[in-house]
Amino acid sequence: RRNLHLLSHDQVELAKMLLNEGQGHLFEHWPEPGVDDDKKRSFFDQVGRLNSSYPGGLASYIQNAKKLLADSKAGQNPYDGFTPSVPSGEVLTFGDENFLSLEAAGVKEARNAAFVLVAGGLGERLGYKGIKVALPRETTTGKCFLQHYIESILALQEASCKLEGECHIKIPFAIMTSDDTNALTINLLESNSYFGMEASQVIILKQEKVACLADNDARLALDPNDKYKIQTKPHGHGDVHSLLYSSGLLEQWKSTGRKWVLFFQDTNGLLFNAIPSALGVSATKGYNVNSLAVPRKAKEAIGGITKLTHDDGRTMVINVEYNQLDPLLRATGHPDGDANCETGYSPYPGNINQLILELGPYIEELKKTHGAISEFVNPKYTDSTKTAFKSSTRLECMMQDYPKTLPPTAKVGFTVMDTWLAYAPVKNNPEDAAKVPKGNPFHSATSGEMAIYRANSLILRKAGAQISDPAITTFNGQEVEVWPRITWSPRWGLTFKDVTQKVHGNSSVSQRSVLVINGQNIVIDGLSLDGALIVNSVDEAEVKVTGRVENKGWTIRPVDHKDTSEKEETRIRGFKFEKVEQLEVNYTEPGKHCLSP
Ligand code: GDU
Repeated sequence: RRNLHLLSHDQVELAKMLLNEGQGHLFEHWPEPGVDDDKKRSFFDQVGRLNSSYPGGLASYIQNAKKLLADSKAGQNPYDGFTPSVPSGEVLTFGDENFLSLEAAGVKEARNAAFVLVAGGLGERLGYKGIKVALPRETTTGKCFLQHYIESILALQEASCKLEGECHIKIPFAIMTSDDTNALTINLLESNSYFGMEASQVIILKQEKVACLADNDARLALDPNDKYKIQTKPHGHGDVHSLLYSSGLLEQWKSTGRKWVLFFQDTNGLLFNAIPSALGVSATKGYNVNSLAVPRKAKEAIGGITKLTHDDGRTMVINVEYNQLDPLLRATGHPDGDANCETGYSPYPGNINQLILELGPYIEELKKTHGAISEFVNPKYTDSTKTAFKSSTRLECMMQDYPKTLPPTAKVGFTVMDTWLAYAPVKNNPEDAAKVPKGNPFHSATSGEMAIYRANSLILRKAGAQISDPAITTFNGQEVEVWPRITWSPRWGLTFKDVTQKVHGNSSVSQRSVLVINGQNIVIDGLSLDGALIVNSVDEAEVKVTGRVENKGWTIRPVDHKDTSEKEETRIRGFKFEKVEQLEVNYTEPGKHCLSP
């Protein structure tokens, strides 16, 4: 009270609010005016930020926390009253006629899309020091995830615009960062000229952390190192909805004719294989919400898409997070819990957190909720009395919980694709990956890279090329399939149809080969490759690659993840390439060319 005169009018209101909410401990230790006055003001600057970045303000945050903490203490199950069942959705088969026509519909719609990448997480499980989007998607070309995402969006933009004849639409790309990732993300973009995207197309939205909670009364925790600061932690990827809403971006997108918002995560190098067809599903089915899913192995660390029917008749199709699916099933008459069925997979499709929302209904919903997403709390109690926490906790939220507030009339669907085609995240460090139960995916840097080569090899096989079977090798304690290291730029093979139009004749690639296709108009026609071949070309060049290419190629050398003489990016994948011999050709002149060694 003696310090009140130091504060602005708004700050005095915040102080009153805190006292009303039982937060007097935050300043009861404050000394007389004249001591630490600047720190006291900066304390309230932080309170102001925490207040304005949370829908409904800090008072709502504290009230929500009190309720959720009481529920958690009482052992209340958030799914009480709900019975789970297996939902039905679109199941796509790569390369069939339906898939091709959905891809075509998706490319057409892409000009009405906006993309949102949630990249505020540090990736603690991976244990990598930098930001995850800067990691190489694969080390044959070394292109990082962010570059691949941007090139894929630009390829979609170009292909979609071409269908219109002349069109100058720029697909917006928003990236949600946090204090942990913001500066590094901006630096990565700026130092690479936005990987070819116009700087104005990229929008950075930084999420704020939320206040930590010290006890069951939701008393906010002070930073252990600074008594004039509230301790904060990340609130989760669900923040993306309130940020998109409060920034005004959604209204801006609507006014420029956007129709779809596509959300995705930081490290899925296969994702854009699935985007055109999934967007095609949204457009043809008229889905307000479309979640991308893959077959899920029981206990795999991805949520299960589940139909929930309440005792009162309400139903919803929603992600049940991986740590909650097992208890929910056990509590509702499934004694085996989260188990595989006769197919060898969980009957609940795995949510890969790629969401496609129809913008119009999305904005209408956010006008009501302001982007607030159903939250949860996960305190680690000191003992079974649940009276104290081991360390402070906070409320969290997930972007895939958006449909929870939707009315039953909303069209909520999902699209299941093959894992090999659509999902290969990089989340686990080598030690944890090596401990994954046999048959479950590693989700490591090793498996993430190998999955790219596998997918590209299978796509080329489906397009008629002969691609040798993989070798089985162990890196960082993980047994993986090593397919030929085939990669291409997104503009070369955006859709399966594009690939089929560019692969002809009786082409073949041996297991030990490396093939990099970097250019739009490169046709593989009767190539027989046993070694390493890199083809670069400018757009104006039309290149036919044919004949036998044979050289010593690149060898793969295992790297121990504990070998600190190697770069961290290399150590986490457990191998590196030695470029012994290769054929690299660069077509820089317009016109027809033929590579026929
Ligand atoms: N993220 C943020 N802010 C945060 C926390 C995370 O932007 O505060 C971002 C991450 O950078 C990442 C994405 O959110 O891009 C997802 O984070 P994680 O990879 O840590 O997510 P989880 O593995 O915990 O799980 C999520 C979903 C699961 C499943 C899985 C699939 O919650 O249901 O879909 O991704 O990869």
